[in-house]
Amino acid sequence: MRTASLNSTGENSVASNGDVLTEAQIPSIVEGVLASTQFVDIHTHLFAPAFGKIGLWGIDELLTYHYLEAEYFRYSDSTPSRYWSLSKREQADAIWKTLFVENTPISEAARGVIAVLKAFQLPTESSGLDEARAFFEAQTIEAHIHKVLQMAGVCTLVMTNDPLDPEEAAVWMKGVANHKQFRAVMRLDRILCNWSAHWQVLAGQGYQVDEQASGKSGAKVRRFLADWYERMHPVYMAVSLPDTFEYPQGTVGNRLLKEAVLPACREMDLPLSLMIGVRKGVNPSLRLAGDAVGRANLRALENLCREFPDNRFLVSVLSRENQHELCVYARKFSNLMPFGCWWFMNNPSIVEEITRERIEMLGTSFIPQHSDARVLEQVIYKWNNTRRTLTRILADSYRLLLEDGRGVTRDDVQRDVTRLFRSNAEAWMAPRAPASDTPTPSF
Ligand code: FIX
Ligand code: ZN
Repeated sequence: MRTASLNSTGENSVASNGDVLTEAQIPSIVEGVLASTQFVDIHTHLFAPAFGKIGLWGIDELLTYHYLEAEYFRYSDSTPSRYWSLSKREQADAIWKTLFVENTPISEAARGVIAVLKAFQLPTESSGLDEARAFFEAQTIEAHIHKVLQMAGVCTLVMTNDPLDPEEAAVWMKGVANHKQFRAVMRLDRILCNWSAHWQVLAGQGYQVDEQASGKSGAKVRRFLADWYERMHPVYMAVSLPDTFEYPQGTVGNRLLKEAVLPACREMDLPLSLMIGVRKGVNPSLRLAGDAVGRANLRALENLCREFPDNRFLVSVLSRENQHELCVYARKFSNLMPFGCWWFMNNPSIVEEITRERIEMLGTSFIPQHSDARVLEQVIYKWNNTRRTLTRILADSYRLLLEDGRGVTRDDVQRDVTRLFRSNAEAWMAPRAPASDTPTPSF
């Protein structure tokens, strides 16, 4: 049996990489390895500098994050219409005053803003935002991105790119230079979930499709996806699906999934990310903050994994009640990779529950987290939270392993952390056996 390395006086010496760790050494070693490992952030709403103002950053964007807007409307007597009539700066002032001055910012999202201000040595208790605004206004985006990713311990960010978003599509059409830290994803919600409202955009670009997606529409959509593959070189395709999503079911969306998206993913050797369980716009007056969650019937996922064994599915579910099922399905289908604690799941207490369950059922064969950051500096607190939570969970897992009869070394910890936060994602995002002409994105 591997035994822990003690120095001549029996105390816990500093472990070298191959030494078996004592129970006492485990937490600090795990914390150190998590802190020093650069993570891949597999899902964000951040943009490379080439996208200009589409990419959000700075204090006013941090405060008007839809998580905080939802909380603001709980405390404030202001109405949504009154709030939306304000300028971004006035909205940020209102949220700062209500959630950070008149009340204690103890929610996960509010603590996040405090953590970002502290990370930049900015005041966290001031009544106004002048100093914070002056600081962010003084930053140049490229250098700021580099600094923020360094602070967050993130080496690669995966964007969310919608080929049917007019503002974003215009940038892609002009050509976007590769950025060493940003990867693209082709987001297909408008095609798969709202075809009737968007098919004319494709028709307008010369793709012979119709409202029923009949006839050759499937093949034309495949052509559209292939054209955008050449523009974006995405690392996967993605769609968020409602809690009512069912497969098979005779919908236009499912027909395009089967006839266009899944074949295109196989052809381009890309995973398809399914983010399942959102109830869009349950309170439309709150705009982005108006979405909610519903428990989905994951039979749809079971059917997709079984019917399309050559497709890979990167899956995150929004409902707490679906988390255990997802873990079980991942044990049944190796073409299914669970990732992240999405949106309303991204709270430390729930991240802890989900991650412990996943380690107990999947070992290290899953991707524990993504940031879903919409504002650049959010990666700082979201990944800090994740490292804090994972230190406890991994240390407990190794302590139990030691108790059960096998010790771990620092090398073991490094291998597991690298797998969880980097190589699982890299393996799933890179083409498996790149054909000679497929450009391999370098990480
Ligand atoms: O569908 C998604 O990618 C969601 O993450 C977003 O729509 C959501 O608004 C969000 O920001 C969650 O964190
Ligand atoms: Zn998202």
